[in-house]
Parts: sequence; structure tokens; C-alpha cells
Amino acid sequence: MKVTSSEIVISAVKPAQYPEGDLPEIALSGRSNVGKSSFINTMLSRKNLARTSSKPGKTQTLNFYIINEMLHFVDVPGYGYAKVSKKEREAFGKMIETYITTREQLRAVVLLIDVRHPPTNDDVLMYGFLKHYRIPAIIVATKADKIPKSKWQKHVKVIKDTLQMEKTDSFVLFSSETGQGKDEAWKIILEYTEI
Ligand SMILES: Nc1nc2c(ncn2[C@@H]2O[C@H](COP(=O)(O)OP(=O)(O)OP(=O)(O)O)[C@@H](O)[C@H]2O)c(=O)[nH]1
Ligand SMILES: [Mg+2]
Repeated sequence: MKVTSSEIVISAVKPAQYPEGDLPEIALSGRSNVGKSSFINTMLSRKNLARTSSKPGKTQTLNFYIINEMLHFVDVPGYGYAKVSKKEREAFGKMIETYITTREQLRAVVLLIDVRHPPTNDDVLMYGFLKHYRIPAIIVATKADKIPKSKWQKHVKVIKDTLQMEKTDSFVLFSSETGQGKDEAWKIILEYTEI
């Protein structure tokens, strides 16, 4: 996909702030620091449109980006970040749950998993949550550049098995560092958004 325009529309914390209109949406979910914002930047060929950080907990709101005036990417706060207070964690959880369960424009959720480690309990819960609501999931294993190629298949199998990934969902091995998986991820996203 040739991205000719991309910009942030709004940082929202409640439904009244979600953008109006019926553009299809793809949301990014995953553990804090897994690479959600980096994924957006790589997909859009932008350096730092979505703010990234080596410190977890960077993204704290639902950040809506518009791409080619045709679709939205929604960057979502990461989960599993220990330093967030219980109250904050609950508020984030509620915000994400409300978005995922009520947003009609949502076509699929990209669930990002660090390819180096088996999915956490939270990852398994998130995947189960998406399947419960029958939301298509695109599993993106990030940071592929951080392990040798010879180990990829073994790690991919652990991820698929631990999540009990359904065959109808898609899987992409990805690196924001090298751009690996970018074309494949776009192909899948375009299928779901039908643009
Ligand atoms: N080597 C490598 N580093 C990556 C990759 N993706 C992300 N990173 C790094 O991982 C760190 C976290 O990336 P972010 O994109 O900010 O992660 P996030 O999931 O948005 O994090 P939160 O907003 O805190 O939930 C940054 O230092 C990135 O540079 C990747 O594919 N390869
Ligand atoms: Mg982020």
C-alpha cells in the first residue's frame, strides 16, 4: 500500500471523542513496549508520528490516525505495565474494552506479541477476549530482528500454540527495524478493511 497521507486525528479517552464517519478501523493491541507505536510508524513510513519510547507505558490514550483519508489505525495503551497503578490499569482496561466491544467501524485487531518470549497470561486473555466478541485478530510477532532466523519457526509455533490461535486468523512475523512483514501486514489489513 502506498501511503500518501497520514496524520493524527484525535487522542480519545471516551466514545464521544471517537472520530465520526464510517471509515474502517484497525486497532493495535499488546503488552506495553511490544512495539505497537513502532508498528504504526513502519506501516506508514513515518519516523515518529506515533510516539515510541524504550520506557513502557508511553501510549496512554486511544490515538486515532487517518491514512490516505481511507482508514483509521487506532493506537491503544499497552497492558501488563507493572508501574501503572491499579486504578489506572482498571481505567485503561475499561477504555479498551468499551472501544473494542462498541466500535462498529472496527474490522480487526492487530495483536502484537514479542517474538522472543511466549505470550503472557494477559496476551492469552486478550486473544480470548477478541475471539469471544468474534473480532478478527491479526497476530503480529514483533522484533524478529532480535532473534536469529534459525529460531523463528520454533518461536512462532510457541506463540500460535500458547494463544490457541484459530486458523481463520492471520499471522505475520514483523520487524520495525528491517521492515520485514510490512507488505504482508498491509495485504491482510486491506483485505479486512476492503479498501
Ligand atoms: N529491534 C527492534 N526494536 C523494536 C521493534 N519494535 C519496537 N522496538 C523498540 O521497542 C521499544 C518500544 O516500542 P513502542 O513502539 O514504543 O512500543 P509500544 O507497544 O507502543 O509501547 P507502549 O506505548 O508503552 O504500550 C522502542 O524502544 C522501540 O524502538 C522491532 O521490531 N525491532
Ligand atoms: Mg505506544
